[in-house]
This record gives sequence, structure tokens and C-alpha cells, in this order.
Amino acid sequence: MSQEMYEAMANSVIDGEVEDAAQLAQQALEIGIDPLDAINNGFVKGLDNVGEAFGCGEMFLPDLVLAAEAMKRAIVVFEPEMERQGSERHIPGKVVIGTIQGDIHDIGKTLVATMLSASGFQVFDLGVDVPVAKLAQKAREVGADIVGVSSLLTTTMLKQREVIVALDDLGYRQSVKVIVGGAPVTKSWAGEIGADGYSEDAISAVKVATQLLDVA
Ligand code: B1M
Repeated sequence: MSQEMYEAMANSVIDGEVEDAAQLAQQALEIGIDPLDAINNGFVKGLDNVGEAFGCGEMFLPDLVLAAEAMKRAIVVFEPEMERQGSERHIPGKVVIGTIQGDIHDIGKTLVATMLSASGFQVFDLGVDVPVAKLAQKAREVGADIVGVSSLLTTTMLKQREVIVALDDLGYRQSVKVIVGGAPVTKSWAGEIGADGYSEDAISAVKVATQLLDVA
């Protein structure tokens, strides 16, 4: 894909142009671009740009909201193709996933959930702002093999540890693998809190899940 098209994708997010984002995603599909390529090299670049501008006070919350809306519209266009691409792979495993309590960032978590589902996992996506206890209880209720906890804030990532404790309290910790992720989360943080896996993006989340369940 041409550099200009990536830039147009990024700009549609920066400018919060929801319809442009959807149209660019549709165009990308029509010319056979891999959805994750377009997401990572186009749309996410725009979101990163907005995030930086917001961080240094050059953009404001409404800009962030619109940027996120544009990004989400693009993902909605890509989702059927992402599902289709993964439909031939079947990996046994149930995943309960959510963005942790106090945190409403859902774009990255939803991408991870979509990729896992496209790879054959049965995914229970509990959404955003999910209470610690709910994640642990749902995992036990459905017999999950993996619990995925997403956090985008340095404040909410602390609650990832609480999910592990809650699973332990329910007597379910030995039956399940815990994967953590999100922008402020690191491999060393995952190790520190006793998580089984960490991934920095949606593709490697699938790899980590597959490796943890030894179903590669
Ligand atoms: Co928010 N926000 N935000 N925000 N926001 C950040 C995270 C921030 C870094 C921006 C900044 O200041 N530079 C900053 C956090 C600072 C910090 O904690 N150190 C921030 C802040 C401060 C806030 C508010 C507090 C602002 C306010 O109200 N004053 C507020 C918090 C609300 C809350 O949650 N309680 C807030 C609100 C929002 C919006 C609602 C406006 C919107 C979210 C809309 C939505 O999700 N529906 C928003 C957005 C869009 C962002 C940025 C710009 C983009 C996040 C995003 O979607 N990235 C973000 C800055 C940034 O990250 N560049 C920012 C794209 C997405 C594909 O990437 O989510 O990282 P990401 O997911 C990746 C990986 O991290 C990984 O894979 C994904 C796919 O590759 N991953 C996992 C994610 N989860 C995983 C789980 C896994 C494995 C991998 O396993 C389970």
C-alpha cells in the first residue's frame, strides 16, 4: 500500500473524520490489504499521534473521543475479513477477557479479542470497566483456560495483580493462565505480578495464548 494511503488513514483518526476512516478501510479491503497491516501502520499511527498531543496538552478529551470513534469505525469494517482469515484455524481454548475496572479503553482489548476469536478460541469479552471479581468468577463459571486483562492506565494496571489474587481466592488459579497487556504494561510487570503471559499486541497475544496452552 502506498505511504499516502497510510498517511490518509492516520489523518482520518487525527482529524476525527469517522466516515473517511470507514471509507479508507473499505478501500484497503478492496485492494487486498491485510487489515492488521492497515490498522497498525495506518490508523494506530494516528491514534498514537493524538495520544502524544493529548499528553502534552495540544489536544483535548473531545479530540481523543473523536479519534477513537474514527479508529473504531475502521475496525468495524475490517472485522469480517479478520474473522474470515482466521476461520480455518481451530485452536481449543476458552478465553475470558476484559479491560479492568476503572478503565474504559476498549480498542486494543477488542482487537486482541477479535484476533483470538479469529484464531479459533472461544472468547467471552466482558467489555470495559470490568470488576476484578467478575473476571475471576466468569473464568471459573465458563471453565476458562485463559484470562486476559487489558489496562491502558498506569493506575488501573495495578488491578491486574488483583485479578490473579481473586482467581487464587476462588481456587481457580491453578486451572487458568493469565495474560496481561495494554500500553503501560511490560513483560517485567507481568513477571512481577505472577502473570503467565504478556504480549504487546494482538498478534503476539494469539501466539502467547497458543504457547501457554501448548496447542501450537
Ligand atoms: Co485515554 N489515555 N484516557 N482515552 N487514551 C491514554 C492511554 C494516554 C496514554 C494518553 C496520554 O496522556 N498520552 C493516557 C494514560 C496516561 C497514563 O496512565 N500514564 C490516557 C488518559 C490520561 C485518559 C483519561 C484519564 C483522560 C481524562 O479523562 N482526563 C481517560 C481515562 C478514562 C478511563 O479509562 N477511566 C481517557 C479516555 C480516553 C477516551 C475514552 C477518550 C479514548 C478511549 C476510547 C475507547 O477506547 N473507546 C482514549 C484514547 C483513544 C487514548 C489513546 C490516545 C489511544 C488508546 C488506543 O486505543 N490505542 C491513548 C494513548 C496511546 O496509547 N497512544 C490514551 C490503540 C490500541 C490499538 O492500542 O490500546 O495500546 P492499545 O492496545 C494494543 C496493545 O497495548 C495490546 O494489543 C493492542 C493491539 O495491538 N494490548 C493487549 C492491549 N490490551 C491487551 C491485552 C492483552 C494483550 C495485549 O492480553 C489480555
